[in-house]
Amino acid sequence: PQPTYLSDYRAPAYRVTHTELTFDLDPAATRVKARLHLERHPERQAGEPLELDGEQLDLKAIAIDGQPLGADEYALTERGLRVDRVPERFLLDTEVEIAPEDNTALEGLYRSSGMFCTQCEAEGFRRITFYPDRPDVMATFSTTVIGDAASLPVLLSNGNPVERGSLPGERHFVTWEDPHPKPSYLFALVAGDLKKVEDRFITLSGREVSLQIWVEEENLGKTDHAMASLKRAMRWDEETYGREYDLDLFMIVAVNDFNMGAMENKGLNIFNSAAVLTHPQTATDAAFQRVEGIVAHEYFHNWSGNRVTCRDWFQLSLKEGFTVFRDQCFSADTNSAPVKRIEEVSFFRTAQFAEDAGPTAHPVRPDHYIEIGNFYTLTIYEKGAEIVRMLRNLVGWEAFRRGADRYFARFDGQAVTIEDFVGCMAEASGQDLDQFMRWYSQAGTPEIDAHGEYDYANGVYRLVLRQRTPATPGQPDKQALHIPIRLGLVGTKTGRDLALTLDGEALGRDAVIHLREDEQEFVFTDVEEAPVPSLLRGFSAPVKLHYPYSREDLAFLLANDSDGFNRWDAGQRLALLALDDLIAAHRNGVEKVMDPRVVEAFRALLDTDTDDKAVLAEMLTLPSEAYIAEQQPLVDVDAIHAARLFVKQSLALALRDDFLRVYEANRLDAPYAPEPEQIGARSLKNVALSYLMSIEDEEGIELARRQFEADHNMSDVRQALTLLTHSSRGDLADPALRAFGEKWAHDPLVMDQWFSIQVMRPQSDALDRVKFLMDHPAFSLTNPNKVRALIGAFAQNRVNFHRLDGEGYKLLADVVIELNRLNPEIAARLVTPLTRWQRFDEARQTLMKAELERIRGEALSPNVYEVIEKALA
Ligand code: B3K
Ligand code: ZN
Repeated sequence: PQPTYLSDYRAPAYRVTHTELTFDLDPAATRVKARLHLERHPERQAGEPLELDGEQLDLKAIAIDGQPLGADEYALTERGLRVDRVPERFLLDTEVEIAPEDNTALEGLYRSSGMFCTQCEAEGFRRITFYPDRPDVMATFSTTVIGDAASLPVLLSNGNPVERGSLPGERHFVTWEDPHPKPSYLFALVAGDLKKVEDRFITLSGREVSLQIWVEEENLGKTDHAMASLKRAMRWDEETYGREYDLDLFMIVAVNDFNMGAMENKGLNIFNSAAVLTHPQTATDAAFQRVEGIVAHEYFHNWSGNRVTCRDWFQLSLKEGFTVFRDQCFSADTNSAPVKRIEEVSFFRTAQFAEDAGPTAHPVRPDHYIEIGNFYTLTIYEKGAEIVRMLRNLVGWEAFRRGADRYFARFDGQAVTIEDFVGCMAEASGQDLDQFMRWYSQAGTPEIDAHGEYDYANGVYRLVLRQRTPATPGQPDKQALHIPIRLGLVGTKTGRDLALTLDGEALGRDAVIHLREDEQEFVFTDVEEAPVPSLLRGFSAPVKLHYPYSREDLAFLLANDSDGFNRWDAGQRLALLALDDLIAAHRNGVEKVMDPRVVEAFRALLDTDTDDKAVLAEMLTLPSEAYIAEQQPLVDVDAIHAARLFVKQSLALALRDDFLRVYEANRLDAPYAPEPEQIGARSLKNVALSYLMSIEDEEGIELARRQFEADHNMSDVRQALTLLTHSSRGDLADPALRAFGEKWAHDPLVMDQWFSIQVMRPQSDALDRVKFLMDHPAFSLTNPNKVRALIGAFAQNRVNFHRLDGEGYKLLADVVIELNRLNPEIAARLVTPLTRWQRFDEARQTLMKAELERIRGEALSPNVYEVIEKALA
């Protein structure tokens, strides 16, 4: 496979103004007729050949302006279809046959639980018909769907239904028209035996929009939360960005087999059922929040992505980074904002930092790719969102909003670039954002070394910041970035933020300084007392910040910092310092001793009377094994596991009564509601329970048992089941797992949780359980949710996946090899943990590389090929 380069971009030779499609649905042989209204692109020469993309299509007929083409007038090529001589403006008619039932890649038109559905982003439309399948070709669509009336009573596509009727042979049809020009990746079709839940929304300008969620009949009771989230998101986008919905109908469909979370097809969003269905008995608080976020995300794409789309796939973050930022702000507004930020950053620093440090590191705007399907990454999405957040903070919300208005107005109906977006922000704010653009082209996580000194005699605080970005594949040398650093100086006497005066300018008590050079010194004057600096407040830039904090400094910030995010981060840093010692002790076979300062800091936390219980729960949560691993030069999975468990148990032993008290104080009898206050109390209670269970405290065990049996809501049940399953006592794990598995055998989304919980257990039988469960009737290798729940989850089980006999690696490689044939996109994602071999000891490196080599020996899809080649480069 050959790479595609950003620098090779050219406008398409021909554009499509209108697309007419007719689908005659059949599982084995669907016929697709396409009539494309084509014309030469004004920027391109006359007389160029017409080249269309097409994969796995069986061409049955082709005509131009009604004249069938002879065999010598067109050619089927590796890419698709070429016609050498075409007029300036013409109609192209084609008819192809495709086989949805054989489509296990879940790209293009495929079958899922008896229904037909599509996934076209990024390049799936070319598996439906011959087409210029690129985002800068935007056309209006008119789509007729024909299907069996009895088995496919519902026939959906983008836009509005304009005609329907019966056909001979017990068939029927519906014709849909989408008046908004769109690229082919936003096309969608759904046909099946579905039921709908309906609601309505009145837009700001008073138009009525019909809202429909389509599901299988048994899921009719699981759509309330998605519907409520959709309405909140529609209102939020009107109030926050002035963006109104633009069709009379907005549909969401839940599909069981789906590669990603969801897809923003115009007027017809298709969702992985896991990203839309909820019920208090089947979905956790986290799942409720995820659904709200994804529903909003896909809805927001209607403007950031659909009305204004990407010129080419290198600009993917233009729509994804911006839309993630929009959904993050929406969720922060509807939930507890500080805890939202803590969750985002804690995930980001674990997963995106690891990606940025690994062999598949790439800039937020890559300059080449082999398979674009491999670039739906944490870097494009989450780092892209962090860049947009920095922009918002740099120019301020008002200028940012003006810039966004300008962007939507100027580029409506167009396919544009990241420069177009940032350009609007520069114009609206009058700021120079040239250096800032490097964030888009430079891969890798910048590291900042900070050093501060207080001059008592003169009341001066000097802060020196040095930045460097490590080399990443293909980018050995990096340039200095423009890094906004929000900070405060916390007075050690008063515990209050001190007034900041920089170069004679008063900046208030919480300010942003701009690091633009490799090294810069900031001199604060009139600093009344010795401070501890609180740096990078709110995670104001996606960087690693090193400052030689003492444990006393960190305990002080944990108690006093006015920035909630940095208070949490101080606690994490403090725990990490203690963990470092314990990891070393474990490796050296020395007795482990708990740092009393951590115990005291936690005791103080447990004594605080806060109304943000969700934040307190986060503060009481130790850094994950994965995050601890990120901080180590070389990952020692066993030492990390042992050290973390030791800290947890030491805290539980020392603070047992406090944890019990917190547990009791946060029990809820009220009916379940996914609301911030309840969610906060539940998280706090369940964190307390996890400490008690870490020492297998008798009272704790009893509480977990009762919580499991009370069956009040899935958050509580899942936490109890997890703790019972992860305990060392088989008499606790097995009965609970059995009861749960029998009760929920009929519900695939709950069975996914049941799979994950068992294969995440730290006991050494986890691998055997994976093998055993792969034969379970509820498991299927062709369902991505199942693969993620069982195999993906096991690969996060650090001690067991990284077993020294290499059996964990071997199992993953076996599955990747099988999925490479069935579903390359999922295979390429699943292999990720093996590609991080550089981080481990030599024995594990050898084992991991051997599995990568074994995969390389197969006939590989472009997806897996690209990842493996990078991993072994
Ligand atoms: N835009 C889709 C991504 C689908 C990509 C599949 N290869 C989901 C989203 O970001 O909203
Ligand atoms: Zn998106």
